[in-house]
Amino acid sequence: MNVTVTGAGGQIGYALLFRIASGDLLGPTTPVNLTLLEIPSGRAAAEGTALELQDCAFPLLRTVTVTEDPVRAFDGVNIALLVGSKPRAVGMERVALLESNGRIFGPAGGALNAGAAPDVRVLVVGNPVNTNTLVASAFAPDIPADRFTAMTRLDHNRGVAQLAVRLQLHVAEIDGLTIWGNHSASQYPDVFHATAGGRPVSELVGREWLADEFIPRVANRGYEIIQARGASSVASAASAVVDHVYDWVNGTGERWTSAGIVSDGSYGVPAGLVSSFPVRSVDGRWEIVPDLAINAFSRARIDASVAELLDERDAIRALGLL
Ligand code: NAX
Repeated sequence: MNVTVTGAGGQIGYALLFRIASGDLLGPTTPVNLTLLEIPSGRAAAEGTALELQDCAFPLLRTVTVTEDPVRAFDGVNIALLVGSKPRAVGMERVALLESNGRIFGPAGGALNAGAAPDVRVLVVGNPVNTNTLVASAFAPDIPADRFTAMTRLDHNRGVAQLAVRLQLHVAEIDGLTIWGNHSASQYPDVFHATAGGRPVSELVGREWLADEFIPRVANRGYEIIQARGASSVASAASAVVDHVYDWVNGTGERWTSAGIVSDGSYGVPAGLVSSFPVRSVDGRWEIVPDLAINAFSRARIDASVAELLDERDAIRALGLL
């Protein structure tokens, strides 16, 4: 399998590449060719990481290539992990952030369109992740839109972990949590269909705890990590990448998870927007979990996050990047 990681010289790249090469991403019997895409300022770090990958003598790692050329990086790619992006500088306006990233993810989509393998799967990690995914997909008209996904698995995993702590259960006993909307503070972690040890979570926790503690804790966990660590989430983000791709390739069974995918209009999310949904992976494709009843508490929060996604899309359109 040909796996390309963009922003490979960055923090998440460093946490992620060794897990791919060791077999965590695609299983213990799948050999991997790794391509590391960087820009000039990150190239030396990526080259150094390539040396360390060599020193691990991973039995599954066939080749490591470092390049600054997106067309070369995505030629024949099966799994494209788009991690590199332009970070938000202090005082930078949101429109400027959307613009600089639109100028990265448009060409990335074009390069994927030009040479990716027919079965390519794309996971975008770099923020603002939902809108970056929308832009990349728009520039790859020959690749089915359902191959483009945005990572909200870290938010999902954070929510599962918080429920497990609160209810004093193992994470494996929690199912049916959903992250809806944007990977931002407006995201909505929804427990109304979740079960813990087979019992409905909504019977085990009060709405006050949900509104005042659980939802803001999950939505602002990234900030909490920065405050504690002095740096953003890295290993947990890499772990969520592994979970997302592993489930996409191998299936989820009856359990469900969350992923940012191109909306088909389900649950009142306008078709074409990239929003997080409750999803199962079936036969190598993400399917939205159908027919969930959405109560008023959830509806208001989903709508608020979707409104933010519409704003981002409109801003990108106004800039001529979509
Ligand atoms: P770093 O700044 O450590 O690394 C980013 C790397 O991307 C740098 O080495 C840079 O040179 C490279 N890069 C920039 N533009 C590029 C381009 N056009 N092509 C290729 N490489 C390029 O950031 P890191 O901590 O690794 O985070 C990467 C991205 O993940 C950020 O946008 C971050 O906000 C986002 N995150 C997304 C998460 C999610 O759940 N979706 C969670 C973690 C993380 O915050």
